[in-house]
Amino acid sequence: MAQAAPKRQKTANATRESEFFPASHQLFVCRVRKSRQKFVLQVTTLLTSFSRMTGEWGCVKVTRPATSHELLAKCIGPVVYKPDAGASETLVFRHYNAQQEVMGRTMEEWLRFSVCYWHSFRGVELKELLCLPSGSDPFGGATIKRSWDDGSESLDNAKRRLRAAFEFFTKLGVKYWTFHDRDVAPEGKTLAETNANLDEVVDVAADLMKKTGVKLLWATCNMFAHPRFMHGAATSCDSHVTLYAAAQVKKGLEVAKRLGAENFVFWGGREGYHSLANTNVRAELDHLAAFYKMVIAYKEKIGFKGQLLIEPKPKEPTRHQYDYDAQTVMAFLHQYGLSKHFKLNIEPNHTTLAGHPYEHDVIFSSAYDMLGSIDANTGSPDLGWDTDQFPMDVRSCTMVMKAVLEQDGIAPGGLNFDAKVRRESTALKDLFIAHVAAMDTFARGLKNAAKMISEGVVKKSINARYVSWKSGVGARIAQGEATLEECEKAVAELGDPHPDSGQQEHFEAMINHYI
Ligand code: XUL
Ligand code: CO
Repeated sequence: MAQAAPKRQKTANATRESEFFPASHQLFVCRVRKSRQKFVLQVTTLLTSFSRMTGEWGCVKVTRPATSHELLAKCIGPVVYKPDAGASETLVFRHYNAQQEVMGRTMEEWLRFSVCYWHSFRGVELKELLCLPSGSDPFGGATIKRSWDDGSESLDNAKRRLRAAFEFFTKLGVKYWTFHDRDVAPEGKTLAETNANLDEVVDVAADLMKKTGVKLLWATCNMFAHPRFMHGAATSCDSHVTLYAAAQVKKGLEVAKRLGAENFVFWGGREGYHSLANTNVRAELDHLAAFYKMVIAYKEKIGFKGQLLIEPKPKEPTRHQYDYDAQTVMAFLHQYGLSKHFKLNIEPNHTTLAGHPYEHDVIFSSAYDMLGSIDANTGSPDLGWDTDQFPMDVRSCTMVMKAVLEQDGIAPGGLNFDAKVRRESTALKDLFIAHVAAMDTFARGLKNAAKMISEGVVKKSINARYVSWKSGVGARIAQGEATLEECEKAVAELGDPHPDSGQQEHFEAMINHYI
């Protein structure tokens, strides 16, 4: 059922909007406060002239000081479902219809979309401590400016940024968000000061979450950006660093509990090595396991109910990351007796970096009931690094959603857009379009996968390939009952095997039928 398109809000509250103005535009803010009428006139004139200058992009393609939060409020209303939209209408959902039922659940329930704070409201991967949503890369500075962000590490800026983010989540219709502790609040001079900063911003977050109904899919601790973590956090050669990391995670779990986080993620960006010449790998992995045991103990002590997740990645920033891929992480958890406390947060861009096909880690973790959540993004596999692009490939998203449907959902995890708009996509509208298009791609993937599963043709054909395991000695091997002698005897009776065609092209063509 198509949702009725909500009417655009005509005017937002000028006083509230003024909170989003950067310090450098205080003059403008004062004028707003003094004269609401004049303000409305100014904005209207600006919108008209920018619309004229830039056509359909007019609402957001503006430069300072005209650009401001009110453009977010006024120009981009709640994104609506419009299945018959034309090719250039990229700010509407053509496939994602939140309340539409697919295989017994609503799209919203299956997909559990989440916006990540660090890419969309901070900077590029927190590679620096101070990072704006800037588009900076190792070869050049900021290309992207957001009007609500004055570039400072002040608490005021942190709170203003958070309010803008919640407005974004709401307009997009996304019910979850994710953040690192250091995304939302600035570091202080001591851990105590940092924690106090975090508490102050978390108060605002709690309030915004309550008002908007947007929930926390997961929180995580940034234990990779600060220079103290250069050798790692839990796997640092310096135990002082590890105990600092432990103290940071203690606070992170408390904050997660307070905000009702449904999961808590560990991405060990610097838990790895650059050189085997100076590294005791066994000691570092033992320390990592010991660290997780402290986490489990504290989680249980405070009664945090969220699911713990580990996010594999093979490299970057370290040359080799210990959580290389899904199978490596599952083996690590098994080795140290931690399997029942964790699941995996799979990011397909990391999967392809590990040299696997896009859906490989999703399928492997799901096969062992260890798929907990997904950082829904994509890379450019022709490159050797993590580009964190928005997922736009229908085939890839179909295969991921097939795995999600087959394991009966991803909750309490979700599809978190750990993705950033390109450095060249500088307009605020691009941030909306990126999310809308990615949501639509996953919605298409969901519908495709549901059709594939309900028709059952692919599954039937896969099962047919394994039919010899259902009876005879094959079944006895599968059940762990057969012996080598028995197999030898069976070969004497059956003769040489003559396996059937794998029919790869037939399977690929069948899958294409659903894309
Ligand atoms: C890094 C990455 C992180 C984690 C959270 O490549 O994916 O943003 O998702 O720390
Ligand atoms: Co990620």
